[in-house]
Amino acid sequence: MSRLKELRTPVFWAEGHPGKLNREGWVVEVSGSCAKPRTFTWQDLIALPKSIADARLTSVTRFSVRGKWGGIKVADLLDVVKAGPKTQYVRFWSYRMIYDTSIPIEVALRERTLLAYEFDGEFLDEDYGGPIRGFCPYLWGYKSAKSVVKIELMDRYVSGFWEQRGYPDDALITAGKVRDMNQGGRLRPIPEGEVIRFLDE
Ligand SMILES: Nc1nc2c(c(=O)[nH]1)N[C@H]1C(S)=C(S)[C@@H](COP(=O)(O)O)O[C@H]1N2
Ligand SMILES: [Mo]
Repeated sequence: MSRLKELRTPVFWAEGHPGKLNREGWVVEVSGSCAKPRTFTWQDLIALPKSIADARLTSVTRFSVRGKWGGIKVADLLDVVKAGPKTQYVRFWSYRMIYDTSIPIEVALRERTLLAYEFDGEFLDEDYGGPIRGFCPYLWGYKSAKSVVKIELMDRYVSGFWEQRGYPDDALITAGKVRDMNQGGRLRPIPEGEVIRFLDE
């Protein structure tokens, strides 16, 4: 059983669970406003420098899970494709191209924003957005698109799947209580912004 499942992390697939996905055959297209648009194979992706973010995925539905997310910094990926000065937003598309979400370039370039393929040293499975997903601990979880097939560098903002259904476009984490999955779902108060510490610590 995966660590995320052991922690009973909720599995969200608003567009329907994708079923079994082929990790070795996975490709991610990176296109839009960049000098070197390109399609990365799974082998290309895991050959890029690996970064680990010890960080939390925190959902507006009020759960938060911490672990060592491993993958490629979005900043590193944007270097490879030579993202242009016109890039204002980074748009992530999930498998089947029904779910998408966009984050501002400043957030995309921060050090813990990843294209993640691992959690606590294990490859992500389909439930949790494997083979590879967006991971952005700075914003609500709906900005962390699962099973990413395409990344588009945008010169303007386009509202995504949940944003069009009423979730805020900026997805700033607000103070309140969340269920800490690392502590059996215990309700704990969080300050606003990235969940680094709990107020009761
Ligand atoms: N493709 C896709 N990505 C998605 C979602 C989804 O429904 N479909 N849900 C989002 C939301 S609201 C959250 S909180 C996280 C949840 O990640 P998890 O299902 O791995 O716990 O994924 C985000 N990415
Ligand atoms: Mo969420």
